[in-house]
Amino acid sequence: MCGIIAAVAQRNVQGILLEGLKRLEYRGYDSAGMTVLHEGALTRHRAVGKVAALADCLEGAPLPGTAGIAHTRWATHGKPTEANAHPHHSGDTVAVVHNGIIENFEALKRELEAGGHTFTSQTDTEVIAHRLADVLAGGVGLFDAVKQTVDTLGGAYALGVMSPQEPGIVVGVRQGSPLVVGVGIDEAFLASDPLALLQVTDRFIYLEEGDMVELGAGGSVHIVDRDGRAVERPVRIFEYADGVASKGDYRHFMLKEIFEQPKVISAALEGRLGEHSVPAESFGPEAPALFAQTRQIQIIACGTSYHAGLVARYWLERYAGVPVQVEVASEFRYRHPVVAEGTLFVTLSQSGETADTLAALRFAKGLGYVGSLAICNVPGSSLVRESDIALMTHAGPEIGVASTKAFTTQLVALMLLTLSLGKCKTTPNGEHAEIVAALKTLPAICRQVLALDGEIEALSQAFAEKHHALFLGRGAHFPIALEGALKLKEISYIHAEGYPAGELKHGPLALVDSEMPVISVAPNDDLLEKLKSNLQEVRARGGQLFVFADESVGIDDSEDDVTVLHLPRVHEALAPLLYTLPLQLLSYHVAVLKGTDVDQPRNLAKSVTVE
Ligand code: HGA
Repeated sequence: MCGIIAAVAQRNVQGILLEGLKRLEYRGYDSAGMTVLHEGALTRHRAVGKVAALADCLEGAPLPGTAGIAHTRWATHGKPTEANAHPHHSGDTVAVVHNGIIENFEALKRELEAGGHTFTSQTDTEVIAHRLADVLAGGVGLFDAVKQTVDTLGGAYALGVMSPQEPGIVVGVRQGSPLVVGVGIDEAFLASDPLALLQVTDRFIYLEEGDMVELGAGGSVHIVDRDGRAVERPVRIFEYADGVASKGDYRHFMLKEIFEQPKVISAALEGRLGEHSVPAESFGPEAPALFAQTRQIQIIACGTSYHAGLVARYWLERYAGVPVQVEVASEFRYRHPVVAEGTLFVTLSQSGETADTLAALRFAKGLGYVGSLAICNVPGSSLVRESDIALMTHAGPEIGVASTKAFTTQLVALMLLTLSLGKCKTTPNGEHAEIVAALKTLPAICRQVLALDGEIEALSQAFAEKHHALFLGRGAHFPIALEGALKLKEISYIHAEGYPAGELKHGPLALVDSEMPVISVAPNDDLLEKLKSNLQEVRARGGQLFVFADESVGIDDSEDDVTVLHLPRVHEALAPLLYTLPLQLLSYHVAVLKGTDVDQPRNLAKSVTVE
């Protein structure tokens, strides 16, 4: 959600800022802009649409300079127009880029208008620029002016600020939205995500909530905490090599990320499996004590991560005997939850910056949970830093907005949690050992499923003209049906619903006719016979069935109304992981056929850092 980048260097920063915006584009892509200080004045370009539109402007009229700020937007306040694009200026005095929402902007705007300011945008952000200009006019330095200004702001923000009154410095502040400092040689940077800066550095400082930073001449970095005390924050080396943000030979990031799954599932398992069990220490040295106290689990997540949490409920209850509740973060954080003794609070987030999930974690503190575990893909993210323990999913950067490998590696992490907790609760039984053995073979089986890509692509033809689709599953595959439906809507804009197959006759069956494709996953589990009856109900109403089924499942596909694609055998416990893959590929190919923007679907953005 909105990407910020800023640079102070001894070389021209336009190219660095532009490349950074391209790498941040997954966060927002309705407009982009850049301000550079050139010969003592703020010079700016803004363009509606993708970063490429801004690049075209810059080609015609470059913005040379050694200090600058830039932004790619995902609008929350005001349409995606050039006037609403960031950076926002107040006259010639100050320029601001912002990720977040200023909740009290209406009151501030009235005050500023009464004081003589004219607003040129509908954004909440513009109040920050004018407020800063007023403080600067009183003779206050830029750093202190930012401090005084943010003290009046309510809501969430990460900001990058510059002013010709103090050329050569950029001030950043973080409150509720992510911001990292990139440490270079004689140069320094700010960005919403380290990925944007891997082109220039692999050394990062992850700012804490309330931190303010000044980047200055010669790469100086000065940080103060929310109480105004100067602080040293550790410099961390980013663990991924550059090049991760490229599509390679793939047409889209999403396809690349789908095909990376065998590799990243191996990475998520690496060093965490014992011979027949999963040691609690895989979750860190504090985990054994925490797990020993855990009697139940509350899982909190949003979107695709929420679906991973729903799968985990089936696993944790069946294989670890632990009661589980799963809830979306945006609901949980405004409830008045009653916390049962010994409840572990588990959050799931790809980025670790998902605003609602992070707020839910903060809200949960003090409610009596026994501890918190974050399952996350980004080391050093807010969620990881603020949780008692964390397990990294090791999926590597995920650029496609529709989550794929982040989901399956979350599932791996949740299965590790299941087996680890199950070990603490019961004597490890034969079933646990079987699942551990099956996990070791999972990457190879995933490769076999991905080899079905051509067949799935052929299948996708049947969906290109459709307006609706139903996804069905039972048990732990009901959340997989939900995830399949979400993927299809996200990237192909086909309206899709996921249902537990047993619910069909309680309503959705009314929608089934020859125009309604019904997609089902049918692994060979104890609910198979029940699922088969549900599928007969669809056929009896003239529905078109597409079934991803275990090779041993006898579903009659001799008639035209049923297409069955067989998947290799996998341990029943791991089937939800495996059956996710064909649904990802199906959505991908349908979207390609429909000609949608697969990696950056309309209205969406990755890393949802606003509420
Ligand atoms: N509220 C600002 C910034 C939006 C944002 O951070 N989105 O993730 C705007 O609408 O421009």
